[in-house]
Amino acid sequence: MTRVIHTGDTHVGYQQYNVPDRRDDFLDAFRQVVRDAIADDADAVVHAGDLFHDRRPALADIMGTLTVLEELSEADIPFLAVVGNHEAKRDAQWLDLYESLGLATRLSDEPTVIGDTAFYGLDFVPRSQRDDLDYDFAAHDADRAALVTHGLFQPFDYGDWDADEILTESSVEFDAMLLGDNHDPGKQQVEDTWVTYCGSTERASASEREDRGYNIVTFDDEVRITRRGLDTREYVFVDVDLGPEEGIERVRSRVGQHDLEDAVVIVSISGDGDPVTPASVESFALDRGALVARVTDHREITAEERETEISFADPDDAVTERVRDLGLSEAAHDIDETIRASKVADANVKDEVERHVRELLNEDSDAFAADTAASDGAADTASADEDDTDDGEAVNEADKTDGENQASVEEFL
Ligand SMILES: [Mn+2]
Repeated sequence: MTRVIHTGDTHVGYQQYNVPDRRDDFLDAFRQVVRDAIADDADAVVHAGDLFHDRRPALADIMGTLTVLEELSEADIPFLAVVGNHEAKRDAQWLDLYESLGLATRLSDEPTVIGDTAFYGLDFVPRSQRDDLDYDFAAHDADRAALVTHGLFQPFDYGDWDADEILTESSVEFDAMLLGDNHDPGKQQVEDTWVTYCGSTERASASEREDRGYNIVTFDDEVRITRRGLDTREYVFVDVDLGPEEGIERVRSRVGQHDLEDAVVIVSISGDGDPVTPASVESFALDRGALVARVTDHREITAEERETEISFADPDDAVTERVRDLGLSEAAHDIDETIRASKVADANVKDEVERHVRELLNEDSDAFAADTAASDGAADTASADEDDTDDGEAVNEADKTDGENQASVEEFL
């Protein structure tokens, strides 16, 4: 029997709402998972991708994660992982750094056997490159086998990658597919194989309303999947449907019914009634101890505007989604991160961008190739994760001259 914790989408380094406490929350949730694994004496922690929120985590995030992995290692519990879409880099992966320190195993098409179960890994693959995959895995002689991978899979209805196709074409017979990418947990069976998402460990978006947790997967005569919850940041969701002549007082009274201390408060207003200034609701919540408050007034949006609806609860998500639709090159994504993410002080952004562009043009002549894969669009479920690192390699033109690259840089800037 082999019993593992299946987690993923930990998004360490995500400074959600630009609040440093939220950044800490994501690391804390990952630490909780690891400590549960130690307390339970699990046979391994299996991570299905998106350990980090983006491909350029800050040193503090890298160190924090290192400390957590060291705890696990000291307890002699292996950490098996694949690379997700958020953190994927062009060359070496952060996971390789931890592997080189003996703190992680990057799962691959070769089996990693824990107890009597063989674990294999398949990193996130952009949609445009999936046709080239042959799902050729090396043989094993364990009793059971599991594939750990990252993406949005059918038979879940948001899927754009067919689990059945992988299971049919694979050279190894899998008893389970342990998945990351979709932040909502779920499990389904494809023929005799369990296909399961563990869900994110902290809410990476206000659409993730359900409590967070992870899977415990036992490989025995059969495969059993159970869930355990995590003690994460308190979220208070208040949906107010205003009647005629109702307004701010009604909203305040509804919000005031909750304990808001240190909570992220997400208020959603619909119906009729008077105009409500989001800032007045937000300051009401902050005065009562909320860590963050965000208000979305659905009444302000006309049918025409609805097509490009921006959720005020998650402006970062809205921008991320729009940026993805632009089909930028990976270099442009990097620059966008430098400009929008808060890791670089405003005063240094210009210098940092200039330095970065220079470096890219010197070292990587196709860095600015546009990403046409992005125009495929991603699954449109609210909780589906953005595949915003679909990279431009599929459309690289190797013979692009520096002059042409320069032109596209100017266009972008
Ligand atoms: Mn994710």
